[in-house]
Amino acid sequence: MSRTLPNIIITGTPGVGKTSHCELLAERTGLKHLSVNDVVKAKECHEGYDEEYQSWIVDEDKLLDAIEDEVKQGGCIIDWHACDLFPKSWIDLVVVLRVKSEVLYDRLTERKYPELKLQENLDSEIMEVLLQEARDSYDEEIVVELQSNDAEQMDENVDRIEAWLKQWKENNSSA
Ligand code: DAT
Repeated sequence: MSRTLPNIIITGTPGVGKTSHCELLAERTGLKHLSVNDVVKAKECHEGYDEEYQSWIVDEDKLLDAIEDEVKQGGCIIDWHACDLFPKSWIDLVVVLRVKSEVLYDRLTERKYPELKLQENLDSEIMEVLLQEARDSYDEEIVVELQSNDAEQMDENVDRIEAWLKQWKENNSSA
């Protein structure tokens, strides 16, 4: 299977800046921002709502079925706080965003996360859970860890991903 455009996952703990990065990147590159959260809600790829965590309980098989055709065509920026569910063959780059605890604390407090969810997400960021998941699930050459503490870093990250995209296109052009 060959894609004319790559698929990129932007992952990380909630609040690291996935949505902000994806939106900026989509605007600059024309790639499609595929918000898994929106798909889960719109196509009901869930087994109900967890009140304690205030989040959907995702049905991963249903989710994969819902996005498969689109992702296989290429050109998707997948925005999700997990990455181990996507088949390796779908993915060309995995960006794991990272943030300092104090910055994450402020962002999640701002979002009014319940205490348990706030604490678990802070722990997850400190323990590098998403980074480890990405490294366990994909070849190390395609996993990149980037800092997302401020706007300047976000800009640098998007520049870097754009440069990667340009190179990917050159490497994969059939002309
Ligand atoms: P996520 O999609 O990972 O949950 P988000 O993009 O919604 O994160 O960002 C959460 C909040 O933090 C939002 O108010 C934007 C802000 N933010 C995220 N990354 C940032 C960055 N690198 N610089 C400044 N603000 C950022």
